[in-house]
Amino acid sequence: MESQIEQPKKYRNIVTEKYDNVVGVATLNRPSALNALSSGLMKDLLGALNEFEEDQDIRCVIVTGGEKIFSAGADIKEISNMGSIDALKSGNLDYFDEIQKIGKPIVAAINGYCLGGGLELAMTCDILIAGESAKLGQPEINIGVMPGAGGTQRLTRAVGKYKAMDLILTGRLVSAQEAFEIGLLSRVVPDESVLTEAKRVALDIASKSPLATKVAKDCVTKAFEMTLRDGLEFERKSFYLLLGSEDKQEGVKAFTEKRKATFRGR
Ligand code: DAK
Repeated sequence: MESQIEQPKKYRNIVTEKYDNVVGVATLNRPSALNALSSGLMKDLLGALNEFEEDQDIRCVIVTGGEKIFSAGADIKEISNMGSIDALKSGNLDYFDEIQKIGKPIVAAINGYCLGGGLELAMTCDILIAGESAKLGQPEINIGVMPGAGGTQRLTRAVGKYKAMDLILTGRLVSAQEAFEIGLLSRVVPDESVLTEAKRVALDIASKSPLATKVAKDCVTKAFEMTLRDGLEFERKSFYLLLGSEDKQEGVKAFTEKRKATFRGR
């Protein structure tokens, strides 16, 4: 049950770990810069998430910044001299699109500051769990820019126009409780329980059919991209698809036999 540390040398800015063999944990690891999202860190993170995606044993992923801070956002020092064309060529913001393409469910475990690009990263995840003293916000306006890694779109879809405008135009930070109340967090727990709770949720998800979790994630994600009519059609087809799976046979059989199902992702 205990975690088994695997720290491939190739990742300088994150630590990866497998928990109970079925949960992949990626921990942002630039404490001296408050986990600011340098291009190196984003590259490492995407690499690790893609490895978790390929690993057949892993069924759910956790992204965290550890016990003190999730992330203070884009690396302000790295972007300080970056002009429009440099930014366009760098493709740094494309990492967020790539992370959104990961099919396995991702739980964000948030302690401390979760700001700017850090919040945008959290919003590419599927379930957001934060400690009660976490602070979240899009403070880009304070340095003369605006969210550029999905904040204006994902935040607005999560909390609605007027709350999003409030956060994005003033740059004010909100407490975990307020973030929960406006629909920006899935759960708020005591600070010291964030990772434990994230692991509990991830293990729970890992016990389900990986086909069903992948397809369900895809359907919910599509709810932000499709009309209601198209989304319902997509959902129905996805549901029919799962009806043909071995996992569905096993789930139904286990239910009638009053035992726990063992899903194999087939
Ligand atoms: N980037 C780089 N370093 C950072 C950083 C960041 N975002 N945030 C903090 N640090 C560094 C500090 O410089 C400091 O380093 P040293 O001076 O010790 O070398 C160290 O981390 C500790 O920070 P503080 O001393 O400030 O710590 P405090 O506890 O006092 O304050 C804080 C914590 C999170 C309230 C504060 O650090 C802060 O306000 N940080 C900035 C938060 C923020 O504004 N984040 C949003 C960033 S904007 C783009 C253009 C713009 C963007 C993206 C792309 N392109 C051109 C492509 C903008 C996106 C954003 O996310």
